[in-house]
Amino acid sequence: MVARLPEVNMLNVQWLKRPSCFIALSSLLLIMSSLHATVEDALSATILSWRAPSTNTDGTPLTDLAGYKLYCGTQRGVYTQSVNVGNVTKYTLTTLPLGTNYCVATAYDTTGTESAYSNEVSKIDQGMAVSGKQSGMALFRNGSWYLYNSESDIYYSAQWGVAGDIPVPGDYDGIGSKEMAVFRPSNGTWYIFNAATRTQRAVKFGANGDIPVPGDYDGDGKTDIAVYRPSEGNWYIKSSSTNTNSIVKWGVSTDVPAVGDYDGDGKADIAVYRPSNGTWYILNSSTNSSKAVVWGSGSDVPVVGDYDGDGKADIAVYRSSNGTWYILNSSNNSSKAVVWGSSGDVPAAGDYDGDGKADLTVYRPSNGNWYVKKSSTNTSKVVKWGISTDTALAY
Ligand SMILES: [Ca+2]
Ligand SMILES: [Ca+2]
Ligand SMILES: [Ca+2]
Ligand SMILES: [Ca+2]
Repeated sequence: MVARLPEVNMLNVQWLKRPSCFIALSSLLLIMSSLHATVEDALSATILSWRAPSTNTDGTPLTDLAGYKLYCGTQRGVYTQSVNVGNVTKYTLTTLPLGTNYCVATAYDTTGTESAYSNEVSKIDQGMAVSGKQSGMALFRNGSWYLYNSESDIYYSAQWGVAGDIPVPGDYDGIGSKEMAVFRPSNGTWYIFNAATRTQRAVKFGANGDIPVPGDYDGDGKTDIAVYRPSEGNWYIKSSSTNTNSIVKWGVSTDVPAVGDYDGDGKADIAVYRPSNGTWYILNSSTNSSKAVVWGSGSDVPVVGDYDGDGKADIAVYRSSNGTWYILNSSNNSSKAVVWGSSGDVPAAGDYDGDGKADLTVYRPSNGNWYVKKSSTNTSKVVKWGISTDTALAY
């Protein structure tokens, strides 16, 4: 005698794409307590769906289907949460913990007889961390974030900020992955979303006209809030380890800040690129010594990154007029010029293939394509992700 159990077919999991789901940041502080649930809902929701079974395990028609249960847990095959969802074929879970979650479904009939588990599905929820060691492709669009990891093919979207904000993702809380953050010029405030605890904070630091220059200046593993004030040539840095502020005069009004860890000591180094003479002025954190390097000309865009993978930032510029990257490798002081991009493209270097080396990458607003030159294989990858008005950046 074969047990007559209802069967459950494929269980599918999908990310909830919800581009705009909570109140604008300007009201955050007023309604902090009521906002929490909304934020959690917006950022952790997962939709599970499945097909209704039509037969029992013995092949007879299933005529008394009554509903489904979902079981989830953080280990494969070990389910610590369950919910009776009733007779629906789609359900939104909002209570899964961060990390990787595994879920299965069962069906039950009117007598309460429950099926065996369905296939297992998994979902990785690291808050907004679509990327591990790989960079994700981020778009900032009027306060909405759209994140995509092209290697693992997962995406995430959420609202964090408003139009006019400057996106400044970083690991401000030391959670091991980037967090959504914006700098709002109009009120000189940073709004940071902690993806691990799903809490937010607002820090007033800087003024309208300042250029945000976040980086880990004190080397504690947490991104420090910082701005460069062109009118003064001053850097204002809030140390995450001591919560104290410091001011360093480094640069003139026309300089372009170019933060990076050039000496590889784990601390971000204050640096500027000066268009007027094509010179980089770098203040090494390890020795507090400075150096000036002529590299680039005029309106070249600094594209600091570790292209040779030696743990030190490399001086590099992208020249829009000829779509060429000029890179000075820190490991052996050799240089290279690579054509990658064309006029109108926006450089967005990041380590998209996760090999520890920055990949030459441009975002083309006219067609919403990212063009990545993967350092691991020297092959190119084109990813359509964005629209013309988006601000594109590695995440
Ligand atoms: Ca820090
Ligand atoms: Ca350094
Ligand atoms: Ca390097
Ligand atoms: Ca790479």
